[in-house]
This record gives sequence, structure tokens and C-alpha cells, in this order.
Amino acid sequence: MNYLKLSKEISYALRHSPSEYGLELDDNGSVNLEELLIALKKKEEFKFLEAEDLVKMIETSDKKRHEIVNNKIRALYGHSISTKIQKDAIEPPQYLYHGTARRFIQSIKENGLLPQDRQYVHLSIDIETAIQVGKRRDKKPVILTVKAKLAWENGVGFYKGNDKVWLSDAIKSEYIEFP
Ligand code: HQG
Repeated sequence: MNYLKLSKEISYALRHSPSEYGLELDDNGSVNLEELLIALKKKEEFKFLEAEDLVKMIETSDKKRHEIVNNKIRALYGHSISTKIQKDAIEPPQYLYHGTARRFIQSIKENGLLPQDRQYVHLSIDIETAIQVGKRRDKKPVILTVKAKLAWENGVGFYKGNDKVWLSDAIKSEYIEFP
């Protein structure tokens, strides 16, 4: 089983296009494991897929993108579907980080950090993680420091993705330190 390919397919289904797979996400973005299996097994490449493969996919992944709880699976972040995934707002650490491309900096200075195509802005717990995120778009990414606690105190929502990824509402540039 190609777990990377499987993970990409499941991220696509659970973050962006559940209806394409005949799936309906519940409020926190979960679907029954069995329903996801049935949907994926219709594809030639996944016809031998078993529940155990989904567990292995999560275990062997470089990032914790998905979670299985009580026979349900969900993506932990990254959603773009129109129905917003419900997340509990929680107090963030003092600083969070955001790795981005040099070409976006002027616009971020003017408009702040926006969710763009996703439901939430994605932030990193540390600089190292932010560098990895930013490198997806620029070989020399820019690392922004977000005054998360201050923004939270002023009413901006923050939410947990996984141990390294935080989510938030839009962040105005007054809460962002540019290098
Ligand atoms: C930028 C991956 C111009 C923002 C990663 C980013 C992450 C602006 C891009 C997760 C802007 C959106 C999410 C503004 C924000 N003007 N550009 N005002 N505000 N941007 O992919 O944070 O591997 O939606 O800086 O590791 O890069 O898929 O967000 O460059 O955790 O699991 O708009 O996706 O995880 O890009 O990445 P994205 P992101 P996975």
C-alpha cells in the first residue's frame, strides 16, 4: 500500500471534497471509517484497502494530518469546504509562527494573514515547523511571528490543529512581526 498516496487522497476527500466520495462530514469533520473505506475501495488502486491501512497511514505519516476516534476519521486541519468545521477556541501560546513566501509579504503587511482558500489561517508552534511550511512555496521562506496571546486577548479565535499546527481567524498585521 502506498501510504503517501492514500494520505493525499484522504486529505483531499476530508478537507476539500467529501461529496465527491458520497461522504458527509459531521460537525467536527469526521466520517465513519467504514463509509470512507467503502468509498475508497471503489477505486482500482484502493480496492484491497482495509481499516488497518488507515491506522498505518496515520502512524507512518511525517505529519499528524488525520485522527481516528471511535471508528471515525477526520482531517485535523486544512479544510476548504464551505461548511465550517467546528473547533473549540482555546488560548494560544504567546507567539505562533507562519512561514510564507517572499512574494506574499507586501499583501500580508497590508491585509494581515487571511485564511485564503481554507477555513482558518494556519500557524506553526515553532520556527522550524514554519520553515517547512514556507518552503512549500519559496526556497527562502519568510517567517512571521504572530503575537497570538495578544490577538486572543483582543478577541481573535485560536484553535488546535495538531501538536504543531494551530488554526486561527484572520490576523491583522498589527499582531504580526515582520523580519
Ligand atoms: C498566504 C500544509 C497574500 C499564506 C502546511 C500562505 C500547513 C497571504 C497562502 C497547511 C495572505 C495560503 C496550511 C495575504 C495569507 N496576502 N498571501 N493577505 N494571507 N497568505 O496552503 O499556511 O502538508 O492555504 O502565507 O504544512 O501555507 O497539507 O496555507 O502562503 O500546515 O498537511 O496564502 O497545509 O499542511 O496557503 O499551509 P495555504 P499554509 P499539509
